[in-house]
Amino acid sequence: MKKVVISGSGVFTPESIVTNEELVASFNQYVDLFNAENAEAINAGEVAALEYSSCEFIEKASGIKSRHVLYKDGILDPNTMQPVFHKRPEDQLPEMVEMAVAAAKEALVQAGKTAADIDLIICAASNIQRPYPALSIELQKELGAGGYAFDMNVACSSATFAISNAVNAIRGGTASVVLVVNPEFASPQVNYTSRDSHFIFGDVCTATIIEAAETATAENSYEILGMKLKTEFSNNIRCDVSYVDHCHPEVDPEAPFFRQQGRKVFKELLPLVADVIQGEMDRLQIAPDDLKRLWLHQANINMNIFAARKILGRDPEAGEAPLVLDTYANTASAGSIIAFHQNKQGLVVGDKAVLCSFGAGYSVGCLMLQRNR
Ligand code: CO8
Repeated sequence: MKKVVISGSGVFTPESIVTNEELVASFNQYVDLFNAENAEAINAGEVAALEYSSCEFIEKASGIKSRHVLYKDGILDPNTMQPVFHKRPEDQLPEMVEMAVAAAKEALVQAGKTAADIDLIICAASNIQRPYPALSIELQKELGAGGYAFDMNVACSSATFAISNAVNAIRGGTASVVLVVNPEFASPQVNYTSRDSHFIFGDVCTATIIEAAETATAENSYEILGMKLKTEFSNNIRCDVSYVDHCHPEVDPEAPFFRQQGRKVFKELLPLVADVIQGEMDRLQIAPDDLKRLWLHQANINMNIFAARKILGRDPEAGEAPLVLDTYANTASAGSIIAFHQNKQGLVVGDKAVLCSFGAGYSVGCLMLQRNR
């Protein structure tokens, strides 16, 4: 079977930062306004009073300290509680494509490739800003790439599932150099008035270049030794926004937003993740001590520590299972790729590592990697 490698990666990080302190201050102002406006109904027991959020809770429960967002305006205004930005005209790149251009350029430089070398682009993210024409095709035009392009979505596992599609396209002969981009523009889907979820997400875009080992000229590349994808249906992480919404006589105010049963997700996903990674380690005869890095999905610090402990059979040492969620928050499918991008340099040729995403669906995408050069 053809050896396939990740030969470059890139990350675009929006400049604006929202700290927990800022987020909690505006949320608590919103709570005061809501409770004052609804005092009568609250006293009559008709409406539940809202409770304050807290920085201590957020950091302890999730590990998140701050997040990057594309549009800070509105998020911190207790009378707005959402990002506010103008719809761009057709002749201007939409945000997701703009982010993807920046991340792709970094990945191309790292891989020592130009856009002309790319013959497949996959735009894989938890939300696709418009159904068609595909964002990836607009990106293809903007970069000046050839071949073909398509968009796909497997929520938090979009990046790993897309990389496996890239590997299959290369092995199947329909592409030779693939660009995968993951523009996670999550902030518009966050319900900033929900205490349970207002702190969870940030915006970012990651990119990877996947190609046959024989064409790779990058200084470093990472062979994809194995891939295991798994899905199991669950309603515990949902978003219901859809093109059919305007046909429904009933309006669901929650429909545009991300929502989850966080505890259930935590309990149900962890065993699935451990099973998938362990299964792939057994198949490839990789012992826990052979794994030099665990680039895991970045949703929750406690979940990552649990997963790492289960896989390694001991507590992970500093840097073994790198965390980026303290400054990026949960960036859906981009999280494990940011961890990879920022922490891959410490490996030496021959070192093995796992890159694994998990999230809505449920879905788990596990890639076993080995530094190739
Ligand atoms: N401040 C203070 N207290 C709070 C807050 C808050 N902000 N929120 C909740 N509490 C309270 C609760 O009311 C509860 O109080 P009580 O005990 O009195 O009932 C208490 O704190 C504990 O609440 P939880 O049980 O909800 O808290 P947890 O310890 O479970 O932590 C987490 C909540 C952090 C959400 C945690 O459950 C978690 O991270 N779970 C894993 C979730 C996960 O991995 N999800 C993956 C989702 S990502 C994904 O799939 C991508 C989807 C697509 C992306 C969409 C882009 C927008």
